[in-house]
Amino acid sequence: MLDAMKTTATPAAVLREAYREPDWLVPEIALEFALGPDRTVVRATLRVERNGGHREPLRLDGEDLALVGVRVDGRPAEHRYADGVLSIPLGGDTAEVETVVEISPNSNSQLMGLYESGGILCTQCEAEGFRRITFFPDRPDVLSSYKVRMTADKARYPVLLANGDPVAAGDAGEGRHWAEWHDPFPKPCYLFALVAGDLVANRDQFVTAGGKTVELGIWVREGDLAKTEHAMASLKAAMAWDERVYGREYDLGVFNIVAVSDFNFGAMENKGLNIFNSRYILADPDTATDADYDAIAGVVAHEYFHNWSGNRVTCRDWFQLSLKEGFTVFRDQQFSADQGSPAVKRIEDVRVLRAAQFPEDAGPLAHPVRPESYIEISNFYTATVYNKGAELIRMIHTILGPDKFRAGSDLYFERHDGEAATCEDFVAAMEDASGCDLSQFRLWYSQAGTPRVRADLTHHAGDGRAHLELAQELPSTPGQDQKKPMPIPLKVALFGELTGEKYADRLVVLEETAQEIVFEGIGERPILSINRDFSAPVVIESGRSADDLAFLSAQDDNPFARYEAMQQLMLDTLVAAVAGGKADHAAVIEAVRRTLEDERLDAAFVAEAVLLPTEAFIGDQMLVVDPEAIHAAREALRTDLGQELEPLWRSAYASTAANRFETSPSAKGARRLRTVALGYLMAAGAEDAAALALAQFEGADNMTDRQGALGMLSNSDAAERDRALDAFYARYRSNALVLDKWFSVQALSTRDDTAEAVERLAKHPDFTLANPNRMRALVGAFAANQRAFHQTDGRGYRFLAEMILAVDKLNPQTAARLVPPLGRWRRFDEARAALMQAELRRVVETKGLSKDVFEQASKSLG
Ligand code: 0A1
Ligand code: ZN
Repeated sequence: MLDAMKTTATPAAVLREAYREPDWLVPEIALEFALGPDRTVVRATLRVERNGGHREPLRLDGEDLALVGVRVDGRPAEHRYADGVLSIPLGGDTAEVETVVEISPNSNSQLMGLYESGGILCTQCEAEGFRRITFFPDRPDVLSSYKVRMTADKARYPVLLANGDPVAAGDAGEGRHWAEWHDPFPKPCYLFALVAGDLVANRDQFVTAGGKTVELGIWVREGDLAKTEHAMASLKAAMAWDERVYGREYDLGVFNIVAVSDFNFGAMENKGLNIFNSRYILADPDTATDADYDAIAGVVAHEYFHNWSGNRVTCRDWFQLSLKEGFTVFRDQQFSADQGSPAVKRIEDVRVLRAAQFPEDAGPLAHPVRPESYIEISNFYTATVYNKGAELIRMIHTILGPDKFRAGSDLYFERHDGEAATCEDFVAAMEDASGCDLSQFRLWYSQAGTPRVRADLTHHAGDGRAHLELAQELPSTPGQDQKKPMPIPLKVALFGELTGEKYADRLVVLEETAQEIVFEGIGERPILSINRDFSAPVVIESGRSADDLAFLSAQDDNPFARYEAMQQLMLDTLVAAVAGGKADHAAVIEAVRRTLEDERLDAAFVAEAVLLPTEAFIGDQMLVVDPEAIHAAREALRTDLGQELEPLWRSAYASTAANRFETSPSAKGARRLRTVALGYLMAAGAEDAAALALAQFEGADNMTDRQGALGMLSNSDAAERDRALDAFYARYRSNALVLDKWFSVQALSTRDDTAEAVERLAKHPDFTLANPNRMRALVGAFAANQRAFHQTDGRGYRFLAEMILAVDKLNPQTAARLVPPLGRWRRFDEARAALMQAELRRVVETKGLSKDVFEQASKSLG
C-alpha cells in the first residue's frame, strides 16, 4: 500500500465472494416527505421481516442524515447510529420500524440522494444514494413495494411526481399541497425517485399490444417544451420495439420522464419515473446535432428497456451490474441499428469500444465484466461493464442465433421476474433454452483484458486448400496473471484475389489456445476477411498486406469489414510513419479515392470509412506513445489525402449541400460527409477553405453543420476562427447545453496553444465545477486531446490534477471520472510518466480525499 495512506485510513474493499443474503427483508415501505429546498423531513415506515434464523439486529444504512427519531411498533426504540449504520435490536421476526430524518437538498453538491437542480428537487439513488434520503438496507436484493406521500409549497413545486401510479392529491393549507404515489412492483431502493418542481409536460399515450393505454409525460421547464418532440417519438418507438423484438410490454398506467440540468451520468431508469440529464432529452435543429438526436433516441430507449432488464429483473448485488447494463446496452444498440443503418451503428459502437474500453482493459483500472472487488461502486459504471458487457451478450446472440437467443431471454424474464438475479442466472437461462453449452463462455465474465487473436492464412494451389491458423492470447491484467482460452466467435470469409468470388462465409468459434481451420475447393489465392461485423471484442493480428486490405476496403460485401480493412490500412501506414518518420501514403489515397468514387455506397458510410483513426487510437497501437510524432504523421496523411483528392472532396462538399433541413437518414449522412469533406479541404490548405467553413457556419440552418464548421475553424489559425467562436458564444450563451459545445470545441482543438486556452477557459465566468456536463465539456474533452494534454511541460497533467482536487470537494463521482487519463503513464516516455505519476501522487496524498478518487488514483499509481 502507498505510504501516503498510512496516515489516513484506507477505505475497505467490498468482495464479490463475501456476498451473503440480507438479514432482514423489507416487503413494504411508506415514505412521507415534507419537502423544502433547505430542509426536507423524511418519515419512513418499514415493515421488516427476519430472513432466516439469526439474531442479528436490523442494520440500516445512512449517510449525511440528521436523525430525529426511531420508533419500533409505535414506541421510541433503542438504537445506535455509528459509521453510517443505524442498528436497531429487534426481538420478534417482524416489526414496523419508523425513522424520521432531516436532509438538505440544496447543500447536496454530490448529486446523489435528494438534491436541487435549477430549482427542481429531484433524486438519484443508484447505486447507493437512497441512504442519503432515509435509513434503509441500501442493497439491490432487498425489494419493497413503495407508498410515497409528498407535501410541498404549491407555487414553487406545483408538480409532484414519484414512482408508480398517482393515487391521490390535495391541498395542505398554508400554500402547500400534497400528492401520493404507489408503486405496486416490488423494487430495490436504487430505483426510488421523486421530483418536485415547476414543470410542464409533453403528454402523449401509448397503447400496448395487450390493449392497455399508458399515459406518457416528458417533464421540462416551460421554455424547453418545444424541444421534447424527438424524445417522445423515441420513447414510443422504443416501447413498440420492445414488444416486437423481445415480447416485453410496459406494466404501469403512467410513464414519466423528467429532464434536469445537473446530473452525474446520462439518465436513470427509476421505475415509472426516469430522470434524465437534459442533454439526452432536449433537441431542436438549431441547438442539437444529428449525433445528439441519435444519442437521445439511444438513451431514451436504454432507460425504457431497463423496465424489464433491470427493474422487473434486477441485480442481486453490484458485482452483477453488467447483468442489467450489458444486456440493456445490447438492446439499445439493436434498437438504434433497426432505426437507421446497422452498419454505421456498428462502426460507431466499435469506435466507442476501442476508444473507451480497450484502453481500460489495457491499463491499471482493468477489471472483469463481473468485477471481484470494489472500494466505491460508482467507479464501476465503466465501459467494461457497459460496453464490453454488451459485446458479451452480442457474442451469445451470435453463437445461439436470434431465435434461440429470444427463447433464452424469454426464459430469463419468466424465471426471474420480480427477483434479484446474477450474471450466472442469465447465462444459465440462455443455456437451458438453447441447449448450447456455455460453460467455457463464462470466462468472459471473469477474465479481464482484451484477447489478441493471431490469424494466418496459407493456401496450397495444388490441393485447393486454405489453412487458417488461429491463436489467442489474453494479456495479464492487475490481479490476473494466468488466463484460460475463451470461446471467440469469429465471422470469417474468403475472397478470391483474381475473381473476387466469395469462397467461404461462416462462423468459426476459436475455443483452444490455437486451432487450424481448413477450407476446401479454393482455386486461387484467397484473401481473409475476419471478425466481420466485429463478432468478437478482440484485437486481430493478421499481417495482411496493404494490397489485401485495399482489396477488402473496396470489395468486401460486409460493410463493417470494409470499413475495418480501410482503418487497418490507415493504421498500418500511420504506425509505419511514426516509426520511420515518413511513409508511403499511396495505398491509403487510392483506397479512399475508390471509396469516394463508389456510387453504390451511402454518404453516412463513406464519411465513416474515409476518417483517419484518432491520435489516441494510433497511440494505443504503440508500446511508447509519442504524441507529437503521431500528430505529425496523421496531419501529413490528412494533408496528402486532402491535396491528392481535392476535386473529389470538392464534389463531395458540393453534392451534399441541402436546400433545407431534413432529419432523414440520407440527409444526416450528407451532413456528416459534408463536414468530413470540409475537414480535408482545410487539411489540404485550400485557399478558400476557411471562407467555406465560415460560410457554412454562418449559413447553417442546423447545429450539425454549424458545429461541424466551428470545429474545423477551431483547429485553424485563420482569422475566421475568432469571429466564429465569438458569434457562437453570443448566440448561445444562455443555452447551457450549447455552451458546453463551445467549451468542448476549444478543448479539442489541434492548435499548439490549446492547453493555455483551456486554462483560460477554466476561469471563464460561464465555467463551473458544480455542473458535471460543463466539467466534462471542458476538462473531460481536454484530457481526451492526446497531443494537448500530453504537452511535454506537464501543464496538462497539473491542470487535470487541480481540477480533480477542486471537484472532489463538491462531487466525488465526477472527480473520479477524470482520473483515468493520468493512469496511462506506463504508456509514455520516462519524462512524461514521471510528471503524470507525480500528479497522481499529489492527488492521493491530499487530505480528506473521497474514496471515489482515492480508489482510482491509488490503483492508477499501481
Ligand atoms: N443505471 C443508469 C446509470 C446511472 C448510474 C448512476 C447514476 O448516478 C450516479 C446515474 C445513472 C443507466 O444505465 O442509465
Ligand atoms: Zn443502464
